[in-house]
Amino acid sequence: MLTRIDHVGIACHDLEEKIAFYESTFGLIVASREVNEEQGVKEAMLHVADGPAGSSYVQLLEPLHPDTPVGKFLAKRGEGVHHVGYGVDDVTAALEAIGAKGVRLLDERPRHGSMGASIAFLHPKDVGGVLTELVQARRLEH
Ligand code: MC0
Repeated sequence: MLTRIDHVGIACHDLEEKIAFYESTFGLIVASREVNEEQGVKEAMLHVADGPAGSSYVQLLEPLHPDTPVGKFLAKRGEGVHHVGYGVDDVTAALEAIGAKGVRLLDERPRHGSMGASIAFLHPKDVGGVLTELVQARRLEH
């Protein structure tokens, strides 16, 4: 069901500062930057590698307001890994299969994610303390 690690989401206070750190320390390149009002974040995807099932990224996340998922996370735990995003071929089918196993779905239906993806989150308390995101990448036109 899971096809790859799509991205690791990292919460930070200052997006520009962290982008500069990942660029200068690891030589990563920014693939996209977006503001996602619905999710309450300003974020950047830095490309890590390409594999047979698609690409993987580091996602840097700065909250738009303190009262957002990432804002609350930063206040409680400080900067660090916020979630892991796994690639799936069909996020609706994956949600149905995972929900049937008793894992709480934070999204009953997919929402808009970075780079045109369809995404959905699973409750961290049901996944061993890890906020888990399912990512169906946007289909590229050929
Ligand atoms: C909260 N908890 C976490 C956590 N956030 N555990 C692991 N990883 C996280 N990121 C834990 C808290 O420590 C707490 O445990 C319990 O969950 C309840 O947390 P809370 O602080 O009271 O906050 P809630 O319940 O209001 O919300 C937590 C929840 C929420 C995970 C349900 O943040 C959520 O719905 N997240 C999904 C959406 C999201 O994160 N969006 C931002 C990224 P204790 O033991 O202290 O009770 S958007 C994104 O990434 C998009 C743009 C993309 O990838 O394309």
